[in-house]
Amino acid sequence: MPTRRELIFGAAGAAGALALAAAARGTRDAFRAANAGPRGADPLAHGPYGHGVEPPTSLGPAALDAATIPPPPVRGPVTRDLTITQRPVAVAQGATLDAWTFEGTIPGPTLRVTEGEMLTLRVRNLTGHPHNLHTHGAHAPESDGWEPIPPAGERTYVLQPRPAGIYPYHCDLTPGAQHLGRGLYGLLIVDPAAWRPPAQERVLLLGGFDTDGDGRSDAFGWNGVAGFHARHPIKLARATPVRLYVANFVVDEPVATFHLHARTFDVFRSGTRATPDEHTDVVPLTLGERAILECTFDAPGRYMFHPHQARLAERGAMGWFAVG
Ligand SMILES: [Cu+2]
Repeated sequence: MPTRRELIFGAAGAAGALALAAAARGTRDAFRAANAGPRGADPLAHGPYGHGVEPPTSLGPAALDAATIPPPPVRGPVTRDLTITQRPVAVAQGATLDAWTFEGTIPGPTLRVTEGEMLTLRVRNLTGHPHNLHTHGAHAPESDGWEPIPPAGERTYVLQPRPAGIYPYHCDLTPGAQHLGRGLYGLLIVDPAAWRPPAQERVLLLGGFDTDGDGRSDAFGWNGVAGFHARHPIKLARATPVRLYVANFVVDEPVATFHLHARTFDVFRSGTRATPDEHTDVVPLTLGERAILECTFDAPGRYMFHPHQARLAERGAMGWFAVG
């Protein structure tokens, strides 16, 4: 059975496919070597908080701040240039994805606009493969973004996104496991005209990474890197409201939950209503589903978060909030 990379690059010919398959084997072996210590071999071997995948050692504690901390709300129209490129992205220790990216990162930048304002997205495709940028939510159908943008092509989408809420944007071409799985996704925040109250805001987008080219995600992480927030907790201040924008972009798992330890939170499903839908400590999210979660940590300490699906948590998606 051909590997995913052989399928992707089939048009490049058998020699290219063989070379890429060899590269995939090299990545797989490096990933296994990097994560095959006592932790990788037995996630429980290093204590009760097993996480079997380590983040790249090259990434410091602030490496994901640009993805985790959203831009502030803004009045007026918003115009953004988004360039699609193909580049290697380190997603775990020993694992580099041959990624497709918006603006060079997985996930792409968090977009933000206030309800009623115009959002203009100028998208250039610098890869050798067709892509597009489809945005969830209500908007003019001609800017929905389902048409392919050919290699070297560009397209401008003009939207007035509504209603207020949080929405995935992503490449919508098939097979989705590749176009999403290789990194073409991000979050659009549409603030209500009367902005939500100030809070410590953080974005957590869950992704899956196929590190060995077998077509199935084997490492998982928030904001593009497996294991990152287990090593580098997200710092939060106590007694100050926290607002989490959480979404699930794992293409090959039926569901992923967000579970928080030692604290319950209000859930605003899709962020489209002003009143919470429930108050709980675990919220299920299917692919593309999202929620705004609000709580206040009144006591300092370390608060664990992870999907309640053990495979996801133990393979990179466990993390901490450090409340001080
Ligand atoms: Cu694509």
